[in-house]
Amino acid sequence: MSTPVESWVEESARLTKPAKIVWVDGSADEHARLVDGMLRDGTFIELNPKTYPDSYLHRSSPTDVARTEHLTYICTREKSEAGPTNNWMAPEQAKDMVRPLFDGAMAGRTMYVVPYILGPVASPYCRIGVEITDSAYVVASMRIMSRIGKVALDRLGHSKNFVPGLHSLGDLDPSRRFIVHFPEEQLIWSVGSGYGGNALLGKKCFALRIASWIARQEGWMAEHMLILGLEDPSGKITYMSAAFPSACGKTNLAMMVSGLEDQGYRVWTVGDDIAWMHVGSDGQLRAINPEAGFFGVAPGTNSRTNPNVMKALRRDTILTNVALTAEKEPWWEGIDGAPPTGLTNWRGEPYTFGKEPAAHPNSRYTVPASQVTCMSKDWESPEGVPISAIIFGGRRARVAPLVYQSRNWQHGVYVGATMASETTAANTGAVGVTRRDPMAMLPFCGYNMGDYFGHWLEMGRRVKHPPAIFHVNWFRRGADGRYLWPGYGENVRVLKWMLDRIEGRAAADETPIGYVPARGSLTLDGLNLSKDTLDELLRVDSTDWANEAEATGAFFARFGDRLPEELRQEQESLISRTQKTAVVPK
Ligand code: OXD
Ligand code: MN
Repeated sequence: MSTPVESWVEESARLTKPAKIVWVDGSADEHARLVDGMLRDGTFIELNPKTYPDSYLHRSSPTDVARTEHLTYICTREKSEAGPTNNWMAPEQAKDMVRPLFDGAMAGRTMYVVPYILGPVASPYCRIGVEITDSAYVVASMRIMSRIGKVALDRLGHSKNFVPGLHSLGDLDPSRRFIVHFPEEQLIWSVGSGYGGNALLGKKCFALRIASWIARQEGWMAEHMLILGLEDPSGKITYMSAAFPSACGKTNLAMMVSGLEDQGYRVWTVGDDIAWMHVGSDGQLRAINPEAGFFGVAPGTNSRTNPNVMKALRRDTILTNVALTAEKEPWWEGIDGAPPTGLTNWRGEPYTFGKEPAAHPNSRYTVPASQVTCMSKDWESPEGVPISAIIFGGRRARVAPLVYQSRNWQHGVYVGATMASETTAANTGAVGVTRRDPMAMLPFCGYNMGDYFGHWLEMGRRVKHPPAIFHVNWFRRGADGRYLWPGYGENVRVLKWMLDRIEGRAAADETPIGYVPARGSLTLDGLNLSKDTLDELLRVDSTDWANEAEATGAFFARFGDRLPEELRQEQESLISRTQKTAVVPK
């Protein structure tokens, strides 16, 4: 008698017709064999074994370099369940359309069956997925990003309690690329892409889209959030989670070397991209990181912006679409040191410095968490870490101040629901356009976002002491276009202000959008920030926010009667507050 997972593998093999089926066990020998094969067929290029041992460069197809949201679907029986922000197809229609693309797709190829666990193995909150893929690169990446192989299969046994994900590279033609999710049957199909969030099905597809659906039903939260611990001078660690749209510095923030280390403030990493948060037996909101590695954006990463990851990626790392030096070392825009000569660009062509970047703007490193020295001692804690603050943020050249605190949970949900950011290269499409991205979940929410807002409100009622909710913007620019805030390690000063707020030490001024730091409450010593710059960083302009309210009103209108009444009230409250006065807190 076949187990449920065996039956699904047999059924998938009948459809995709692979030459061979390999059940991935996750062992070191198996990994070595896979790497050998990839070096032989050109999927991997070995990096300098002296300076980057056991590390490899992978070049994806030039038309397959980012997530493709326009080809990503949520397939529920009712269109209204997917909501106005997701692409939708009826499940049968999606299957009829995509099944032919899988038919014979693995002919002559190996089918890998990758059982994996999301979350710490000992956690009651972990989940099992099984990805079938014909990409050895996906297997090697899943090995870093989750706990794969025997550990997952042993845990699954004869159970049917796993999320199946069928993936094939297909012919990599974008016109035959689809990433389709069936939340009602907890199934993922992905064809035509070998890249990141389209192909590593444990990440965005399961840990966010399918998990957010499950989480609503079961009363927990699957969020696009980093998790960090801020240690204070007494050694006490306060955990915070933060949602920012893709490529807004989540990884750098999560792994930050604190600018206030000499005052006893340090940052510890729990996760950089996804948080699963449950109400613990103590009534607190507790977060686990479902992942086991980091799939971070390389450009801009250097020993100032993220020294911890720069150290970690010196071995056992996969680099994707970065440039290569003559010494076979990875290179990207913004890495340390002078630009070298003899560079090969991400497409594998000789490179001369010019208009085009040498590394793709969405090039990535994939590195195991176990190699990162700033991981929190509790990062694999089975019950998760208790969350005291939730931070929302975006990339806004104007409008949003450096930091503000919401008045309460309900107002905080409004702050998250109205988040906006200028787009980056993590998705295919225009860069630098302001888009609404509630809770940074726009591309990742597996159901109607109106209901998702309702679920957030409901969670606030279920948690004994709901975390304080803040909003940050590291990216505000002055009239001359320059960033006003130094960012990176200095962001700890803003985290410290949050901690001081939570513990009742920091003063704040009330504005129409919430509380901003009162003068003197931010620790700014050593920064050399002029009073004018600070004024501009914290300025809340009523006209800007009245315009903002208009834009969010139009966004909210898309949800019709699925928008919770509480958010309508918050919207009205912002409008009436902005009509009163322009506020420059002093
Ligand atoms: C990611 C993303 O890759 O959000 O994490 O796009
Ligand atoms: Mn992300």
